[in-house]
Amino acid sequence: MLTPDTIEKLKKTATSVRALSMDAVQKANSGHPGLPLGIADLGALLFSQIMRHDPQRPDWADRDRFVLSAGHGSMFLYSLLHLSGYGLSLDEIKNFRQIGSKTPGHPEFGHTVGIETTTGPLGAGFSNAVGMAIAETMLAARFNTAADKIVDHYTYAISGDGCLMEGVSAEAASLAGHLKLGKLIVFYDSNSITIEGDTSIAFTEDVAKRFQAYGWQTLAGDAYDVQQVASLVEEAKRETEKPTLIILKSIIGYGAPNKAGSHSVHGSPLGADEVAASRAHLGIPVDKDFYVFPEVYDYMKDCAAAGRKLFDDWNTRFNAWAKANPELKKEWDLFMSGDLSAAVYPPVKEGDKSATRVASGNTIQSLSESLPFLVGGSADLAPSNNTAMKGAGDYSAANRKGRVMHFGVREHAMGGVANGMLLHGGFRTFCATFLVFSDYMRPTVRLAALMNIPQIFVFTHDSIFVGEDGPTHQPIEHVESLRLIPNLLVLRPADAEETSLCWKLALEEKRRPSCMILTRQNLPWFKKNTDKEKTLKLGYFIAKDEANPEVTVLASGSEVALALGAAAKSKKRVRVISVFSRELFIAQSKGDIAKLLGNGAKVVAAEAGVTTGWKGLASEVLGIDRFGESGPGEKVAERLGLTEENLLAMIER
Ligand SMILES: Cc1ncc(C[n+]2csc(CCOP(=O)(O)OP(=O)(O)O)c2C)c(N)n1
Ligand SMILES: [Mg+2]
Repeated sequence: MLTPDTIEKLKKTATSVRALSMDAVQKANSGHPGLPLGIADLGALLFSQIMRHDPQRPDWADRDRFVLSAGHGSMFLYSLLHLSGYGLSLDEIKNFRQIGSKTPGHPEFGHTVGIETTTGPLGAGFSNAVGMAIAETMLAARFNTAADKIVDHYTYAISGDGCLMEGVSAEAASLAGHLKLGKLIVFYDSNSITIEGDTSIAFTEDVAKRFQAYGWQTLAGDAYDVQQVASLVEEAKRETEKPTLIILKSIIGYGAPNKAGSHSVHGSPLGADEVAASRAHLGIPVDKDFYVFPEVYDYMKDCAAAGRKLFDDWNTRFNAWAKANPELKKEWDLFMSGDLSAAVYPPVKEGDKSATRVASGNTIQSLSESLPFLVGGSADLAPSNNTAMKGAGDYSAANRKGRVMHFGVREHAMGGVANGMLLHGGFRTFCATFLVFSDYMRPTVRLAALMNIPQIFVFTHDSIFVGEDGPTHQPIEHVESLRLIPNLLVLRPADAEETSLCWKLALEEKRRPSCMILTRQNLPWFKKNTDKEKTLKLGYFIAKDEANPEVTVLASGSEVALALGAAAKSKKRVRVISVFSRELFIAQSKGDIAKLLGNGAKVVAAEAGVTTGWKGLASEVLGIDRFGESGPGEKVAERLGLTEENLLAMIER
């Protein structure tokens, strides 16, 4: 039970969150006051009484995780980080939404201390939270002993109406219920308002029943009754088998006497008059900007001290655990550091003729045996994506030690969940589907790139050579469109050896996600005429060397073999370069690129996809600028002109 004194302090804290939020939005003349005003009480309760966190140790491995999935309410989070003592100054609050501030429009991971994930695209944070809760169970299963639970934390998230309308949260919730993530607690800020007005215009389902059907416990309460909310959290914790959705009836813009409850307060400043009226209404000194009740800072300091004690207690237990379990401690250090020095890659087989998806599968298998912290899986396509790790066990409610994820046919949530697992810490992760369905998970690829996290996306069946499944399944624009995402490595290896090397490149990345673009069909091994270690980082290998070429062919993936075939038949001196990463290739100096291209030689490019992106490098491009057709892969290639004959003609012209 909360004491009357604590309840009083919580109310003052909530009012301070409201004061900071409305003033920051007003000063920036931009932002979303509705959510912070609406659920400030929940924030005060969570950050001061419920969450196990130590603001001085934001990287504490066993801290509770908090995700504001409704990222537009960023001032809610910034106010609470400021009041809790995460080192976010009042000046930063006053600089809300300004260039270079620690308080950007939406919360950004890696930019502001205490932000666990980047949110803003609605529903994405929900899926991240599911991933974090999964990672917690995985670590707990590995490292907790009968004597001590060193991994034992909750994952909290706040979703609004928008998050719960988005499909990604439905996918993620379905998975979370199936996986019985009992330590996931999501609050639903149910204010029945979105941008266009009342949710009755578009969202009338029974959310509680829907979540019950997913296998969740659902609870409901009043967002302004902190005692009730605290009790609901206790009830949520008592349910260890099911995740819990706590539906809180709230009023958007609570405390703004003339605007509360209206969509006008969702995403616009209150205006000077309404700010003044709100202050008067809430008991905030009317002439004070960015006002925090002095006793709130004292209260939050006491809460931070309590958090520090929680950390110290945990740390004492952790040290005792480490002493009693030296082998486990060694493993813990390995998991937390992600040290790759033990990584084993499959040996190079000259003359190998496997598909790159098969080579990738062999590499994943070998890595899974040497790197116990590697986890991942597919959206129901493991047999096609070649991502199953034999002997690693399937992750499930019954087997939290399993490392093979079965994400189900849920690409969007898969990306978000995998990102959440990676953000949690303790694991390296990958997820997989057909390249053509990368569109279904593109927002998560973009967010991984934006967050600078080294997620690995495995995309197989990478071209019209998929064949009979036809144009719905034949990627055309996908490789190029992935290349448009900044800070993303798009890797399209041309043989088994390159595939393994690309995996090494992706794993060694620390601040950049990678996409592995892999073939369904077999590809022949080719000899790499370069210093492999060196040119791996430059995104290419020379497949056919020619000292003084008349023509240089740039190709990627399956078209390297095509280029080698054409070059062999040409009467000209032809150099062939496998450009498995165009981003890395073009990042070289102009001089180095010119030298590679043969200083004035004619340059031709070949890739089984849209030609747009190669035009800056090559004078002629053999590609496919239309949708494919159903038929055997080789026949489709012939029909679309992606042939050795046509490439040869380009070379000879
Ligand atoms: C994927 C996505 N689509 C659209 C938006 C734009 N958007 C931001 S907030 C919002 C409405 C959200 O309503 P709700 O979650 O109920 O938040 P509230 O208005 O209650 O604060 C929309 C459509 C977005 N951020 N993300
Ligand atoms: Mg709403």
